[in-house]
Amino acid sequence: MRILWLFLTLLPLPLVCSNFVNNTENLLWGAYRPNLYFGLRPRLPQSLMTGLVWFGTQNYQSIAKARHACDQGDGLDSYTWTHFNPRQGGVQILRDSQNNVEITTEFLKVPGGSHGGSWVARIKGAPLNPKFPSRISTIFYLGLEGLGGVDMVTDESENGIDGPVEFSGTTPDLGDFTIRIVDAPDNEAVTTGPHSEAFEERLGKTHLAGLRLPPGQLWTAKDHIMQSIVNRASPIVEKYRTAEQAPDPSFTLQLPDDILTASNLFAVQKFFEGEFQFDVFFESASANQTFDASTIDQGIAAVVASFNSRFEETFPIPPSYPANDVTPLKSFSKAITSNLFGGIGYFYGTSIIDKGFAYEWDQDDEIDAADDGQNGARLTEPRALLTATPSRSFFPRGFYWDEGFHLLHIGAWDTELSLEILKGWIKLIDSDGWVAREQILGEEARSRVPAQFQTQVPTFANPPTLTMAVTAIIKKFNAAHDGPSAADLGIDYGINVQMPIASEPESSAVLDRAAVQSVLRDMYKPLKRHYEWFRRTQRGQIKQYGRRARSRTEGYRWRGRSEAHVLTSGMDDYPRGPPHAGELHLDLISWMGFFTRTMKDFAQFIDEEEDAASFAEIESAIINNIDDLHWDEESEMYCDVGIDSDDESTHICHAGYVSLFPFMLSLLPPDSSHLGPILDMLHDLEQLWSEYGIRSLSKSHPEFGKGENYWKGPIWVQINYMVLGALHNTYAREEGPFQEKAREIYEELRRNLVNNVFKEYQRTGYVWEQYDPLTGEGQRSHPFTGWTSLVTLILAEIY
Ligand code: 6A9
Repeated sequence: MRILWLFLTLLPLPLVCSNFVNNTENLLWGAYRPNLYFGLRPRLPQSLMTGLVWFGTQNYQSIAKARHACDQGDGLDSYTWTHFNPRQGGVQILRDSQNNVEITTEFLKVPGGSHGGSWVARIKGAPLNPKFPSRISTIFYLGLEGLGGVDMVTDESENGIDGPVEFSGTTPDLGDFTIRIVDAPDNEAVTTGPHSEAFEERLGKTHLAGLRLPPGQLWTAKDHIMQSIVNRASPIVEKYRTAEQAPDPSFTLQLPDDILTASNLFAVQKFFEGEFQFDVFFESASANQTFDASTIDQGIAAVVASFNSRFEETFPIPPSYPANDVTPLKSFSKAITSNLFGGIGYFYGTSIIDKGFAYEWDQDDEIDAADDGQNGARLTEPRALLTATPSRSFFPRGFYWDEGFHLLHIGAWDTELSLEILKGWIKLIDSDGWVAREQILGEEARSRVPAQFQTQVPTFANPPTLTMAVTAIIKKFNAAHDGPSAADLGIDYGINVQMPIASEPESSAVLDRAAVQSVLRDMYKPLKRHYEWFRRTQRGQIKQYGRRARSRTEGYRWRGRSEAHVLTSGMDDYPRGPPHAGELHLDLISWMGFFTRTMKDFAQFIDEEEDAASFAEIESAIINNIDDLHWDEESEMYCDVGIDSDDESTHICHAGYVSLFPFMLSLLPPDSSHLGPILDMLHDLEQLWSEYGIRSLSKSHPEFGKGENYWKGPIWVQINYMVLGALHNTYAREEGPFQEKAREIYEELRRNLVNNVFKEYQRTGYVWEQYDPLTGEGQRSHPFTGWTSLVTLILAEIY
């Protein structure tokens, strides 16, 4: 058969590869479907996508539990990339004891040619417990959306195929390519274990389906593939009264070996018992390379070696760290970092926004968006985003304030990748300056979100963390240029191997100031528009407390809160006062102080002197008003401002994360007399202190552990990271009456937090969204390798 040309859409594809400080071409392909256990795609809106499905063939029930999208309900014992470099590839290990199999997925990117390079994937399996059989069927699928076509080159056969399966295809962006799926040379020989006799015949046979999905439906590939297996099996199996009487599932649960005309989805199924291995070679014709098993043998060895040495340079565990043996801690740190990197996804599609929605207490606001009659929930134009994700299983999509933390971590490893991701987020800032908190782009992303959470509202904010990434780059740049350069230090990131893996990203020490400035300058204007949107739309009324405030303007209130939740603050059910147009939120004014300070540093770096001066003024006005409006003498803590039933303003004080904000964001001067009581509360076992980290709400608070108990006590790693950063960079470093205390607390907190997250990882196989404030046990979503992965930065003391 020859290539079929499918013109599913005639829309031109936007150019995605951009001119950057240096090229980003080796970022075209990635494990950019992190919602899947193993899903590859290029960062192109419509193109080639792959996925992996597996199920046990030990019985007929297992097919209902076929594995594909990461799902806590699958009950995998663990799954994590152990090594992953976004420019080169990596290794992932998945443990599935319900099917007694450990699956390893290797992904190797091979640069070359003029279409973003080629890649090789290796999928291998072995019984977790060799004493018992491990019977698995794997399905590797590839599908194409958009312009171009793919077709199977290998001849079809009604009874399955022996030997490799080959496809060839072409798209405007990828050019011509071939895909070959090849068993390990001796898959039968490596297939060990007690086979059933009938099963022997099955070894080495590959079954196929070629299906035709309507445009935009490729993300549902698994459902169609499983349906075609069921369609074939049902008439056979129905003849038997019980599953026990039916033939061995490996004879019946097969793809139909039928390729429809104009197929755009191809599924390749294999049956194994015991160990197995097969490779998928994607060869871009323009690169003119032919791969075989040795390509990935050598390539992955090189990727792992290169990852390990770069990790030592970038995220070392200081020798002073108190641990008898740092080896397991180091593998853990590598795994969480790799999983953050392997969690980077590319998303494309429409989202839902409602320009007219407002809660009662927000209704007096001047409506920010032009009144263009666009009220009610509507679909937007499709948009693209390359972003890290908090949790591959539960929240596999972009979240605004999570991303600032992700970018700190990514940027410490690869400055230019963090800038590339940041650029994408900045592109989403609309003409008013708004960007949606949750990026639910396209139907696949939407399918994971209950309807009532899908709509985003253009007056709702979320903590402004994105500038963290910018200031981290500036800081890194300045440090590199003050100190010796990488070359002076004799660091050579290139490694000498046979395989053409992508070269390491440049260290920031060799980035040119003018080049960095020019990239940042492009981001400055939209970020400033975003900043101004915050100041305009989240402004609070300073009526009554205004008597005591030095600044008449700097007071802030989160829009879009409900009675029970302030989702916009990021700390959903943290206790607050009753909703009121006159309330003022401490965390938001602190975030605005932080945002202003980082914008000031940004303006300075790109020589926008006037702006820098005006940011400096606002910053000090904010710092003054934090004291004037929010410090409560009686309870000796910073508090929200609320309006009571007599219409009087009053402090709403809840000891916990909110009350720490001025300290946590280093807005308090180190000699502030308020620092003492804050540190006391922080270090008090009856309040915020635990052996496992800082609690979100004081143990002595009447609501501690109550209700939803999401932000009413549990320990969150990113907040602990901010506390550690404030201690390390400011209060333990700068002279002041509490410097010694800050130092002690820093050391103790760092140990507590690291030890607990690590201990829980060893105990459960996962890192978690949050940790129990009384026992330290991991809870809620897992794996949660978004900001919980900051433990790597905490170990390396990068704040
Ligand atoms: C609801 C559930 C199948 C909640 O990490 C992302 C965010 C944080 O930004 C936020 O601070 N998480 C924190 O309070 C997770 C939010 C998930 C909302 C999606 C749908 C799906 O149910």
